[in-house]
Amino acid sequence: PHTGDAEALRERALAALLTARKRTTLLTDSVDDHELTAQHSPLMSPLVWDLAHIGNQEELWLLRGVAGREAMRPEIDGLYDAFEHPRATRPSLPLLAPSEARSYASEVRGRALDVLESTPLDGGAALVRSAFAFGMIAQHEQQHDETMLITHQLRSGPVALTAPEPPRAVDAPVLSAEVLVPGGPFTMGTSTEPWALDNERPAHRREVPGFHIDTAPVTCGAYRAFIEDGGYGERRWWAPEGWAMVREHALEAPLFWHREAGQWLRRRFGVTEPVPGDEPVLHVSWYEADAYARWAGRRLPTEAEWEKAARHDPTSGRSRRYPWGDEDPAPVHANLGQRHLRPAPAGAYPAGRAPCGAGQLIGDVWEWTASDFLPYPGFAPFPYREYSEVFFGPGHKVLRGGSFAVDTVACRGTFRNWDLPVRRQIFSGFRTARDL
Ligand code: AVJ
Ligand code: FE
Repeated sequence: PHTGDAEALRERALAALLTARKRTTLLTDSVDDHELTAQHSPLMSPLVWDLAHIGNQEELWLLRGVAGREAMRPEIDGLYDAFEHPRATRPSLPLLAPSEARSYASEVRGRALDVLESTPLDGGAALVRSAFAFGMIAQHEQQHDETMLITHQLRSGPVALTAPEPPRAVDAPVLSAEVLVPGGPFTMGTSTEPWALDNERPAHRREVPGFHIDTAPVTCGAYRAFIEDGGYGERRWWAPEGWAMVREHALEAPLFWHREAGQWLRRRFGVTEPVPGDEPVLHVSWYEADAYARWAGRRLPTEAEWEKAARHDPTSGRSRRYPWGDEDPAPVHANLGQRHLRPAPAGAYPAGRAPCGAGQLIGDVWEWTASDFLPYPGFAPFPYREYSEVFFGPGHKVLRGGSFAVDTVACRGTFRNWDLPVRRQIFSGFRTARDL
């Protein structure tokens, strides 16, 4: 790249690192030390583990991996290796105390900024590679910030986080329930997005038959109709493993919902409130999304259908970076970045709609797709196998689009998330589709 491009890469990396650390600080300074080290749920790490893990990955990938620096504290590497210790056991490890974790993460960051500052501007391919490493570090930190926000949602105790309300849905009543995406090929994935992770690559053509897809994610009100029609009690709507989960845990509603005096309430970041009918449903597993879709006479969209609805521009024949075009996300386009602590009502963000007319594909709620997490043709693991490759297979389902808790740096039309089909503490919702 030219010196000007290189300077822009550096600026962008610096801004992304600062944004991520500001959010990490908010999430870890808004509760006391006792709460930082406590286990709020066996599903999650103590917050202080995420904090030191963020620093440790940055040390491993960037300081040691890219800059060739010597290890700062090699004895702690094992503690913060996500593959070595499952989340439930992390509280019993000899973890760094909150003050140590903070100073370790900030010392690593100080050195990382030195590396960024001293990266030669005429580095060509080496510069692009190290810029990617910085982008990956910022995305990694933001992903753990989302994980920490999930821990905040699971904790009990006084309210620690607040945020303004998201925008209202101006024209929701006039939206049609679904839109048509005509059949034909489109370009899926990317070979050009500079900070795209290995699993988003390479760009390739996919043939997708025509289909209809919901204009907006399925709302709490629509989902309530499924509950009230006895959906959790009827085996015929459920995949066998989903039915087993419903029976074993006596499920009858999304996570964090409960019924009181004939009304559905939910707990959201420490506040109990009526379930809002017009808001996309949140905290449902893949099995619940799949069962709802079957009850509604529909199905989940495949990952390719989701991406075609989100990116395909029938006028130019090319795939956009985002539903609204190639511009980076702005607040008018999508509910991202933890600016709000909830999804916006279905029908919000008219400026963010895709050419097919579907809205809120980016932001608000992660959307379960019908698809297993699999490599694209031509996939190459990068920078190492443990990032994506070890998770490929039928055990993990793909989620698309990002939630209100996802930062713009970790969200693109091509971005792929994955999780187990039983997961419901994540910020997951869905929309449905049907064949022509
Ligand atoms: C892509 C969200 C499934 O949180 O396990 C964080 C991201 N990878 N540290 C996860 C990730 C390594 C990952 N997900
Ligand atoms: Fe991690």
